[in-house]
Amino acid sequence: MTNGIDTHCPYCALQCGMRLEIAEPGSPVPVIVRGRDFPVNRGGLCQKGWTSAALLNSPERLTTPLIRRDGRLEPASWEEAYAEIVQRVTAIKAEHGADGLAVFGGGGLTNEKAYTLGKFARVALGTRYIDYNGRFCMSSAAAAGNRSFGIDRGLPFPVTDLATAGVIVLLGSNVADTMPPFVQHLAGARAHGGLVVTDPRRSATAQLTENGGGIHLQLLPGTDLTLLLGLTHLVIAQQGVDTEYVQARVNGYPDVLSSVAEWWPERTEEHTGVPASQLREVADLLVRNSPRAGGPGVFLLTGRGAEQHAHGTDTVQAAINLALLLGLPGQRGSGYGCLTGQGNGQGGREHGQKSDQLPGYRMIADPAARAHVAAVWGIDPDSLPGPGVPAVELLARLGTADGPRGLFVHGSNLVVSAPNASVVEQRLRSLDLLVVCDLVLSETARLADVVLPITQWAEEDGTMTNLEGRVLRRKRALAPPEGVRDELQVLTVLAQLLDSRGHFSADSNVVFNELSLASAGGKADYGGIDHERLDHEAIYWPCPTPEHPGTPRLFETSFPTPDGRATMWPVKAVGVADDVRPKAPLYLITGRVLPHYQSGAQTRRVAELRDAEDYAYVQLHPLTAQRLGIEEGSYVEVTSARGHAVAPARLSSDLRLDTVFMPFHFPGDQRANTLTTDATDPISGMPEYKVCAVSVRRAHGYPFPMRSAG
Ligand SMILES: Nc1nc2c(c(=O)[nH]1)N[C@H]1C(S)=C(S)[C@@H](COP(=O)(O)OP(=O)(O)OC[C@H]3O[C@@H](n4cnc5c(=O)[nH]c(N)nc54)[C@H](O)[C@@H]3O)O[C@H]1N2
Ligand SMILES: Nc1nc2c(c(=O)[nH]1)N[C@H]1C(S)=C(S)[C@@H](COP(=O)(O)OP(=O)(O)OC[C@H]3O[C@@H](n4cnc5c(=O)[nH]c(N)nc54)[C@H](O)[C@@H]3O)O[C@H]1N2
Ligand code: SF4
Ligand SMILES: [Mo]
Repeated sequence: MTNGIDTHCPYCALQCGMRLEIAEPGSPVPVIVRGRDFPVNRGGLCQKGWTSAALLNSPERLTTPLIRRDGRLEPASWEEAYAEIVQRVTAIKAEHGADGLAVFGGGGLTNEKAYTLGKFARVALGTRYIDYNGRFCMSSAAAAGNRSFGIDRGLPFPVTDLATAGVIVLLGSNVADTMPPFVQHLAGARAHGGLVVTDPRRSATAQLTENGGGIHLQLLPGTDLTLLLGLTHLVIAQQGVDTEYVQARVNGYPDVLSSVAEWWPERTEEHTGVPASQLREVADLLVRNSPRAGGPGVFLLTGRGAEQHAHGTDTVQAAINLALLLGLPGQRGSGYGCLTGQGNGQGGREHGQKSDQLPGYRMIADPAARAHVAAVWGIDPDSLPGPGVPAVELLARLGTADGPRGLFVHGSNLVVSAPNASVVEQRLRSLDLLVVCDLVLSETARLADVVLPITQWAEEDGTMTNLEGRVLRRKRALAPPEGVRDELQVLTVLAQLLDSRGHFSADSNVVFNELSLASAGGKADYGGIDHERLDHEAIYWPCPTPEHPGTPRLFETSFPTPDGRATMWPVKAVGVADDVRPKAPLYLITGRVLPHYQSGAQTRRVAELRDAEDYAYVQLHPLTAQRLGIEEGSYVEVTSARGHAVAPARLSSDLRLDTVFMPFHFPGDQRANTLTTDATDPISGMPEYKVCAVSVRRAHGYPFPMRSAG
């Protein structure tokens, strides 16, 4: 191969275009990664993308199955590993029925794997218990999108549309660290002074608003919903409502109108900490730049900072209400969108990993959906299980008297990333069977009874759907090391050994064609897409027929709802689930740092990324630190009602005085998720990762002076 292979990054939902060239013999990495000109990144990559090849030949990579014997994980053959799983699955099924088993998937899996995993759970295992880590990530935005627009596609427009906007509001998103090449799409709004960022922290993205770029609203954690109600109040007061648009395209306006009456600016300031003058400034920007005023356009975008709350769905709803009132969705150069997170966070939620869904975004409780999918799968619709339960509830049921006794984990490192993680760890330990399929011995894999080593992105074929709803080809550039197997093959062999009904295939092309049939006619319609088309062009779904060009922009003429109109829903401001009190007087907020991805299972194993950031830290304001007797670098203990974590202090005036920040990428004592609450959103099931109440003090028994955290 001389010119290399065009593919996409293994990590986040931006899915930057890459070109992989086979390296010279003796090179430290098997492929050379080059940035490729694809619209989302235009050749740029972040540090994680540039270093993504390092894990392909890392000594930390798993190359043989492991089975727990006498308490220890020991190397085994594939035949032994499969036999162990089949024997134990059969025993659990005999004693507890099919719902004695459960599956936990991931938003990093290709569409083909996500689809096969959902089918494996419902058909081969026969269980209703399947859910995935997208519940931690996308579920609140998905729920609000479905209820207002009748569809859930993170961005209903290409990211390149952002270029012409006068105003872009980023609600709780830190793209400068989480999707660095995305920052180029903010240039136009920054040049207009129109970038607005809500974040309790002066994040790298909040800093982009400085020097005339826009406005940083440094709100109290958990108050985005209130802030949005206050902005809606002001837009209405300033006659900014696009009444023509609302009359023609939107239901529910009168209820929203009355629901925001009480949120005048000074009251909003009292609840959010954002000065009324700033609120007025932002409302003015929104109104002036809106299409109705003949402005260059406005986008409202939400990230996890606004969504990962026990009222995340209502927060996104408030953003959608504001967008609809300004007349943004469906107008060229304006809109509302959610910035999807994981590599296949979008596709991962469309093909049947969600507890209540079948492929194509069909609902599992809907008889017509069951009949359609059962026909594609060659099974009796009555044999399909009903809806399961969302991730947090599923994890809480593991190993309990009437909960699942066996769990398959494909693409998540729950021990580090699940909320209230000590309890999750206990639940995992209480299982009769834990099977983990992974590339590395993650913290979760360490607890497994059987570990199955699989291929990585550059060694596999398939498709991903990026944050724009654009379906892309992931292409195989090199052969996997001996000993590892393709995950589709693993699921196919297991299904066969379990005497499953239906047909499973290890060929990603065959799987995609079946997925396309299963999704046809559904909301996320991939019916007209196949691998060959994707080899030439990435296609936006819905794409119902081979002749259809795909749909870069949704909502241009109508919304996919029964009456073609979007619906606003009035929402109420609600406090955080675990609020500050004398014993826990500070807010802990959590999030990401540039060099690490998620639970860190992959990026903590890449030397360059580990060198960039090898430890968790607790970021706090110098005045807060002074009051608590904490110095730069001193180890601090952060305690919540659930437990404590320890990490070195980093003093920074980027924080509010009442708030501390921890990244969640680290395990053990440094694990932020020991502290987080598992309170969830009543509609989406998303946990409140972003805020809980803590106390902070100097840690005793840790060395001092400390080495720096970097
Ligand atoms: N480097 C890196 N990039 C990633 C990932 C990664 O792990 N590492 N993961 C990918 C995935 S799966 C996702 S979901 C995305 C996430 O992308 P983002 O949503 O950008 O990331 P987070 O850091 O989780 O949260 C964003 C910001 O929310 C702020 N925040 C905390 N509490 C609140 C609050 O109450 N209100 C508001 N407004 N803000 C708050 C935090 O200070 C943080 O700066 O990133 C993707 N890209
Ligand atoms: N406190 C706090 N906690 C959070 C968040 C937060 O903001 N704050 N964010 C949440 C969010 S948005 C997310 S998305 C989650 C993510 O957290 P996790 O669900 O833990 O996601 P990853 O760390 O990406 O875990 C993926 C695992 O699968 C492996 N893997 C990679 N590719 C594949 C594959 O193709 N197949 C299989 N079988 N395995 C693979 C990796 O090696 C890794 O061990 O974390 C959540 N946790
Ligand atoms: S921004 Fe996301 S997709 Fe792009 S290189 Fe970085 S991790 Fe990869
Ligand atoms: Mo995520």
